Amino acid sequence: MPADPEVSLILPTFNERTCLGMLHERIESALERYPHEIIVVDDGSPDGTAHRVRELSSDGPYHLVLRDRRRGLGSAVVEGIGRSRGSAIAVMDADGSHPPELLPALVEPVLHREAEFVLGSRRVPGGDYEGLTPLRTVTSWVASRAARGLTTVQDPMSGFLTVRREVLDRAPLRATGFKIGLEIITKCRPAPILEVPFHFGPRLAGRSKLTAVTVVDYVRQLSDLYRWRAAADGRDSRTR
Ligand SMILES: Nc1nc2c(ncn2[C@@H]2O[C@H](COP(=O)(O)OP(=O)(O)OP(=O)(O)O)[C@@H](O)[C@H]2O)c(=O)[nH]1
Ligand SMILES: [Mg+2]
Repeated sequence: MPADPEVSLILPTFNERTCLGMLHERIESALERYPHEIIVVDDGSPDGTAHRVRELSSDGPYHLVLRDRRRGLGSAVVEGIGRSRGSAIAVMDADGSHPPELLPALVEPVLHREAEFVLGSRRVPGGDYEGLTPLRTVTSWVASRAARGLTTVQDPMSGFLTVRREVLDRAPLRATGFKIGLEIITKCRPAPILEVPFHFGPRLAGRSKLTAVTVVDYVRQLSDLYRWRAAADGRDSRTR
């Protein structure tokens, strides 16, 4: 049996056939120095994303997790984590907004145990969010402020991250909502957390999957996370 990879890259996809093809070589050259696996969790994309992944697997360590229907970004990431074997688990959007060239900077501190969680951040010096429309920029700012009671990271809305595998054993992830990074930070309390700046560009092709439902889901996810944190703080103070 092949040795476990050091790095598992999870790519959630819904209709990202074109983008995946464009990202393939960039991902491979970013990760070539680490034994790695690439887990694509596709929700039965009508555009043939799964077929593209099967083609790419002749040229890279791809694993396809194919689900029958659209079940949401958070749930896709949690499913990918469940299938992964690496000691560093990286999560990246498959639309090109997240530059694969940043992966070594996200992965190295986790592999060397300098951080338990590394976040690609648009809100620390050197980072930006050119890829967001003005309305999305405001929405993202409001959503980030709303998460202030849960974390001090500057960009809690970012989904570009790497986490050490054992951190995820500290709490079950619920897999609802879009913001898996915020859920991991709130429930599993990784420390230290590093934020690495990156340029958040526009998607390379295809259409955004963000809808009004995503915003409602975020509000629900946020209230669940505040409740979780209050209960955990209560438990901590009783055991002190
Ligand atoms: N498997 C799966 N992947 C999803 C789902 N929804 C979104 N994704 C993927 O999650 C990633 C982020 O989705 P995007 O549509 O880019 O959302 P976003 O980055 O918040 O929005 P934009 O900036 O407008 O692109 C992309 O790789 C999507 O294909 C889903 O329901 N299931
Ligand atoms: Mg995107």
